[in-house]
Amino acid sequence: MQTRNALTHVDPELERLVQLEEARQFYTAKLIPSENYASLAVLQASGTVLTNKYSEGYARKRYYEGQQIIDQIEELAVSRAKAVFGAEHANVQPYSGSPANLAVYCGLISKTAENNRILGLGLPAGGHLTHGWKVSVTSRFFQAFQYGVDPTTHLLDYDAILTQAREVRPAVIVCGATAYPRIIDFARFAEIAKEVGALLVADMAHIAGLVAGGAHPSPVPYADAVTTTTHKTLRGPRGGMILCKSAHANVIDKAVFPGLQGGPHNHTTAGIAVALHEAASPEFRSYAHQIVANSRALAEALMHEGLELVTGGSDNHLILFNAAPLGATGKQAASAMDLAGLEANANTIPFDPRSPFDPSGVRIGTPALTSRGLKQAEMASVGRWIAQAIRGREDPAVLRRVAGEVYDLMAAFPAPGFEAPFPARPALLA
Ligand code: DSN
Repeated sequence: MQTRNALTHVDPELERLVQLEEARQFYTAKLIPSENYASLAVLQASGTVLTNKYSEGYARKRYYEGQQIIDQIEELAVSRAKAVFGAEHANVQPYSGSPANLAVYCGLISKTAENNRILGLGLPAGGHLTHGWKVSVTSRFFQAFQYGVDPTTHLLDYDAILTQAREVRPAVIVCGATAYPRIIDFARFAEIAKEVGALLVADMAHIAGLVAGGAHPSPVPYADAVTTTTHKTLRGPRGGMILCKSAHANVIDKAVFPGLQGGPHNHTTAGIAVALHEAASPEFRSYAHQIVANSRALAEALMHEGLELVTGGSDNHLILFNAAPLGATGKQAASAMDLAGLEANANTIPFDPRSPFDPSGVRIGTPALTSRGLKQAEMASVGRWIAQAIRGREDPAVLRRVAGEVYDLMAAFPAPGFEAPFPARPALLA
């Protein structure tokens, strides 16, 4: 479809902004661990006339006519999700990860239940807002309690979580994280949940691609329900999914629709189906393992530069470092990196003395760079540039020089989703 051509004619102003963002994405080293590059096939499936159709309900049980093809698309996405993750049931309609989490809590915790307590990982320790953090509606609709990480090792302390779970007696325990650089022991979480009579929800949004590719243990055999976004390590469109045991399928489906959402985004469902097809390939398995190998190599490079890594390393896709040893706050460090073409986000570190808006840490990851084909050798350069950008944050010449080197490397590893002719190289800092 000539979508770009149409945009040029209809809305050149918007077209120009898209082109600028394309150039930015193409030449920047995308280090935000929750971002990635979707393939051209995923982008094409997501940009189709499927956006024109309303489909409230589920396949074969819709409220609108004309679902002959949409039903097949949703069924394809559902069957691929079940196959890739070995799940008993899949719902591919959540608009993203936050609605997926809310739907799961609503589905698993009956509105008449006396026990509506959820126990999740606190935001400063690496949990997500929707794991019951105080500013999230998940802590208004449910009585939310939070566990943390060990004060010394910054690792999950499963004995401490068990002790807290015995005190709280939650209806639901939530495991999973947005800023935890180590393997999560889902089997252990299942034991804890069983011991206190709770249901287990695993949010695998960050690691779904690693799970699909066998580079991180799967929560699916252990959790009553597993939620995920589809656009992080899984490399699909922006969307969400819920995988669950058959016993919970009905309440969870009803919580998604009609409980929380209206019509599913069918163009996104199509993109998810394509991403799951790609995730089932042998190449994706190699990709998932390379993400971890790259993360370990980048962690080594950063430690070599004197940076202090939370937990002292990484065994997934993500690294969290304290910028203080380089004399910077997290925000100063991330801003300097951004000027040098290294895109990251400032992030709290466990027991952070600073505010969440300008915390001590920076969160980076390797999923997107690995999608471009970078390997361990390039990670050594990236680690060096990160340190140089933070150290040289007051010196435009340093930032300009690093950005130039980053752009050169990115030009040599074209991003998926981009076709030649590639975007023109953006200007460096003045
Ligand atoms: N915003 C996501 C992240 O960056 O981790 C979580 O939803």
